[in-house]
Amino acid sequence: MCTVCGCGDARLEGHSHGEHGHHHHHQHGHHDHSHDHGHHHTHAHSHAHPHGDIHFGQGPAGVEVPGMSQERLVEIETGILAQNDRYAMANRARLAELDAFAVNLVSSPGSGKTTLLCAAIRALGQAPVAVIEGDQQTSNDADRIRATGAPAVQVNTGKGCHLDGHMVGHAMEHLDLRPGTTLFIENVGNLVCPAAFDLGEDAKIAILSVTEGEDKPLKYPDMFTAARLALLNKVDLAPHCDVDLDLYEANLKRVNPTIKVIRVSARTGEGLEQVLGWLRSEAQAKRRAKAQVKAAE
Ligand SMILES: Nc1nc2c(ncn2[C@@H]2O[C@H](COP(=O)(O)OP(=O)(O)OP(=O)(O)O)[C@@H](O)[C@H]2O)c(=O)[nH]1
Ligand SMILES: [Mg+2]
Repeated sequence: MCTVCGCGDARLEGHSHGEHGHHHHHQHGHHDHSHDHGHHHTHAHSHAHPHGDIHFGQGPAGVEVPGMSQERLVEIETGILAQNDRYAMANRARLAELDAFAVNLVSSPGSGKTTLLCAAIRALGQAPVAVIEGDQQTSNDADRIRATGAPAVQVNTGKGCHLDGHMVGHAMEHLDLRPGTTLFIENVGNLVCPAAFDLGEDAKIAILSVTEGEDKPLKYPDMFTAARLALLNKVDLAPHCDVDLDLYEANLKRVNPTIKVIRVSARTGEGLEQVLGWLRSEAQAKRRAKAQVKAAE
């Protein structure tokens, strides 16, 4: 949990208490920071850590906040996520009415989300699209999207580090969403918090650029577990960067065996047609599923 914005952790959803044994009732506020981590009494830090490594987040809340019990953290985060889910559900219903298909682009800052979006929008031609841009500050990205001719709304999150269902619902009201629209939601560049927040999208797409390091899926597993598609971007730079593209893919599959991976370059357009094909077939599958439900009624 971020103490700044109070964001939650998706793992808390449906969490059953009792998985973590004695770690449960540890209250970090009662923790004596002067102790030696190598000693023997039992508390949340007492599990095996070779080299003195410290693992926070092993209690039921998945995080530790000084002065707050795990129980209180679970209560706060569950409340925040339940509220978010209500907004996300309303967004999803609105999108379904419109036969729209929405993707939530998540990644670290600078992986190429906006550049990819601009390229995708240009390639989509006359197909109806709309964009919601999430950034802490500035309207730079929405301006870049609007320069392609596509409608875009910028959401500035201020101190917040992710978009939430409420923000996206508001932004949707400011967009003239045509039937059959593909709605692209570019989340705030952050590999941790956006993973936990449902926006009502049909799928999360994680973007990972080849300069970031092959180990990123292992270090930030929540994001890559939550995504259905991973775009390995900036492959045009791969020859200059001493990177192993197969290892990127293997690590993505290690944290999420069902994730689809497409190698792309927003610069050269490599892989873009495959991405558009994925979007088309997913949108079609959604429409087909809706028609089946209707026919069964
Ligand atoms: N060589 C190369 N550069 C790229 C590619 N895609 C994006 N870039 C560059 O990477 C930088 C960041 O791109 P953005 O599209 O702004 O990245 P972003 O993920 O939207 O960044 P934030 O919104 O700030 O998180 C820019 O200088 C882009 O020109 C690519 O495929 N190849
Ligand atoms: Mg951007």
